[in-house]
Amino acid sequence: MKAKAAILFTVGQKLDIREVEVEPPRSGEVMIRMAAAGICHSDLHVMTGHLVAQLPAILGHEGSGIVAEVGPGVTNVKPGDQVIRLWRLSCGICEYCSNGRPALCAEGLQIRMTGRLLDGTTRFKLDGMEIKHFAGVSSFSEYSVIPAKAVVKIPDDFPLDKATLLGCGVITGVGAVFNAARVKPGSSVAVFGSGGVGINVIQGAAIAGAEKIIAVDLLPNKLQFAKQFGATHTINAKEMNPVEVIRSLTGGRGVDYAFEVIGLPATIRQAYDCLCRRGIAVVVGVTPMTTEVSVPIMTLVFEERALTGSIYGSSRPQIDIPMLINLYRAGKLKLDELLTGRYPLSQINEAYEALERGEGLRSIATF
Ligand code: CND
Ligand code: ZN
Repeated sequence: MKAKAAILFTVGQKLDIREVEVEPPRSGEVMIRMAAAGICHSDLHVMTGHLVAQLPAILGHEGSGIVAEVGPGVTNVKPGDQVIRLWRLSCGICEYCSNGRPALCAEGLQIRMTGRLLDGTTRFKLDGMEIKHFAGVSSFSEYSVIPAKAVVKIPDDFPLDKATLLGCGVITGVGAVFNAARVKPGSSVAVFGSGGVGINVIQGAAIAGAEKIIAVDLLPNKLQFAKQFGATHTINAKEMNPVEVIRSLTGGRGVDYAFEVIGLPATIRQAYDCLCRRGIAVVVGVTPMTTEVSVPIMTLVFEERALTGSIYGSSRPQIDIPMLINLYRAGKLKLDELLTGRYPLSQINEAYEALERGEGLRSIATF
């Protein structure tokens, strides 16, 4: 099967739209005809070399589509089913899967680090050359093959363009609030970075019943969006010191929860510095893998502050995605307002240029 796909050949280059050969799914795999793929900053991190991936690869890790074909032994989905693709495969039986932390499963890490599916091969070829699967998803392809365990079936009548956003931005942001921090009603929250993922931390905190939600960004348009998604206060970090303003907004106390959704050591430290005693800072943003951050022991020990991370919303996607769909249908989770741009696959580089300029909230590539 031939498919148009966006390939990253070398760090620092643009994505190249090429026609690749997609092999049929093998045992335990499914082939998806993609409907839409999300434009997330993590793919941009790969293009700039900030995040390491095996290349050449078809990028994209947020996506939805329709099952086109299933390989031997697949029972959880059938051709014609609408699905969301997960960028962290999980085995379902290891210690971490059993503990409700499937994103920490070693199987997913194996696919992420090798760019190959579980049998050690890829399903994409370009003129005989092996093309890697980014995050096991490679959603920037008209067709792609993925382990059947890494899809979640969604209702037949759910719009696929909006469903796409659930696959990374929404589950990562809302999940960090619900699962990693477990934000309590009436609490105070600061969110550093109000982009596609951060805005979902903000709406997650609003759904969780936080009393104060303080959004920090450098761009006025993002702070405007933050208010629309439930922020009670906004801070432009270009104009003022966010830590000082957050302290004064909380009567000197600091916030119960702070989320870093940018990926910079300086803002991770700011998130930690604006906590109250026993406060929790959750890092969602991705920095280069060798980055280190330091915090004072004085507050870590004597104030019992915590600094932790959250990958993939610390979620259990087979439970959390249906829950997010229900929240959307109940009018509590904003997806229509989140989807601010659509680009055909041929204009995917323009979509990333718009992300770099800070336009809109979340865009999708359409097929
Ligand atoms: P996006 O570019 O949409 O948002 C980043 C936001 O941060 C923008 O609004 C910027 O204006 C803002 N910003 C940049 N610098 C500063 C600063 N110094 N102070 C305040 N605000 C600033 O990116 P995104 O929302 O798609 O992704 C955000 C991060 O989350 C990024 O690092 C991405 O790789 C990461 C991520 C993590 C996970 C996970 O599982 N942990 C999953 N997906 C994405
Ligand atoms: Zn992402």
